[in-house]
Amino acid sequence: MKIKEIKVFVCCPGRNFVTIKVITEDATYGIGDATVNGREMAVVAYLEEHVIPCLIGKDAQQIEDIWQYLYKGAYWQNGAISIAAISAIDMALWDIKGKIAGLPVYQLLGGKSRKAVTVYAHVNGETVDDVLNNLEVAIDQGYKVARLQCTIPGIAGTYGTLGKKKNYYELQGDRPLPPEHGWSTTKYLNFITELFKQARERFGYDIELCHDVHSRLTPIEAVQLGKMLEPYRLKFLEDPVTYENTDGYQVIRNQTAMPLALGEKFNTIWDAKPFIENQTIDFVRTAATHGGGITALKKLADFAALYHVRMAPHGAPDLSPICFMAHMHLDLWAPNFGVQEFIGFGTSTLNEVFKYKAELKDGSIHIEDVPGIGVDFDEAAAEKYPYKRSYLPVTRLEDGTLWSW
Ligand code: GCO
Ligand code: MG
Repeated sequence: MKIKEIKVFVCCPGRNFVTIKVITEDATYGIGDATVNGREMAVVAYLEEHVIPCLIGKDAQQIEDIWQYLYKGAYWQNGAISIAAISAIDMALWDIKGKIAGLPVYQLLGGKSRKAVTVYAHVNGETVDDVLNNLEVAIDQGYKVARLQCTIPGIAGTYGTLGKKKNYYELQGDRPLPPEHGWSTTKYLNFITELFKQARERFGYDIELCHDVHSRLTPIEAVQLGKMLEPYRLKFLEDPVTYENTDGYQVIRNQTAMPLALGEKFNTIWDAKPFIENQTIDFVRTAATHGGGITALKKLADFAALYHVRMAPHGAPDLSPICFMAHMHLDLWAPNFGVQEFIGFGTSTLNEVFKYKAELKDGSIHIEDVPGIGVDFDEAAAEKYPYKRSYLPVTRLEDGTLWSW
C-alpha cells in the first residue's frame, strides 16, 4: 500500500499544533502529532523539505523500515526536531495499519493489560489553600492521583500556577516573545514541604501525589528535597534535576527513597538507557511525539520493564490529542504502565479540530474500540485557527542569571 501524499498542518485552536496526514494510494489515511512547543515551524520545514519527499511511493505498511530509514538514514539521527517528524510519521503509519486491520492500535501491540488508563490530574493554585481546595475537587471527581504545584511566595511567575486561573497553564497566543519567570531555590525549598504536609493532613494517604520540579535543582538540593518530602510518600518527584549529567541522578538515588520520574525531553531510548539500567529512576516520561512514536515507545517500555521502571508518559497541553490517544493504546498494552499525565479533554475549540472518543471514569480513561489510533483531524476547522508564534517562558534567578526551565 503505497504512500501517495503527506500533508502538514499548523493550527492554533488555543495553542499551536503541528499535525500530519499520510494518505495512501487507496485513500486510507493516518494522522500524527509533530508538535515541538515553541519551535513548531522548524519541524514543518524538516518534514516538508527533508522527510516527505523521501516517503512518497514507499509502502505505508513497513513501519519499522520507514522508522529506521528516517532515523539512521538521515545520518543526523537525533534531536528534538527530527525526532518529532519521525514520531508523527510513525503514529500516522500505526493509524493506517490499524485501519487496514480493522483493529485499535493496542490490539496490534499485543492487546490490553488492563481495563483502563489511570491518569494523574493537574492540581494547581496560588496559595496552599487554593491548591488543596482544588485537590478536593479532583478527589470528588474521582481522581486517584494528582500532581500538586503551587506558586512560591515571593517568586514571580512560578511555572504552571499563574496566569488567568482558568487557563493557568502555558496560555498561548499572547507570547510572541518568551516571557521571563523568576526562581529562587531557597524560597522554594523553604516553602514546598508545607504544601505536601497540609495535603496529607487534610486528605490522608489514599490519594497518590506527584510533584514536578522542572529541572531547577542541583543533585544535592534534590537530595534535600527528597528527604524533606519522604514522610509525605509521593508517587514520584518529577525532573528534580536536568538530565544531561546522568551521574546526578545517582547522587539523588543514593541518598533518598523518593521515587523519581524523568524523561519528557528524551528523544530516544539511548537518552533513557543510563537512567533505566542504573535504576536511578522509577518512571520514564517520554512522549510518543518527542520520543520516536509508537514504535520507539514500545521498545522503551519493554526495556524499562526489565528494570522495574514504569511508563508515565508526558501529557502536557502541548501534546495534541493524537499523541494523547497514541498514549492510550500504549498505556493499555504496556505491562509496566504506571500512570498517565492528563490535563482534561480540552476546550470546545480544540475538540472542533481533533475528534476522538474517550471518557474519564473514577480517575481512569476508557477509549472506544475503533480501528487505528481513534482520532480524526478536521482540516476545515483547523484553517479557522491559524498559527501564532508563541514561546515557552525562560527563567532567571533573582540576580538575573539564566536558569533551567
Ligand atoms: C509536564 C511538563 C510540561 C512542559 C511542557 C513543555 O510535566 O507536563 O513539564 O509542563 O513544561 O510540556 O512544552
Ligand atoms: Mg514535567
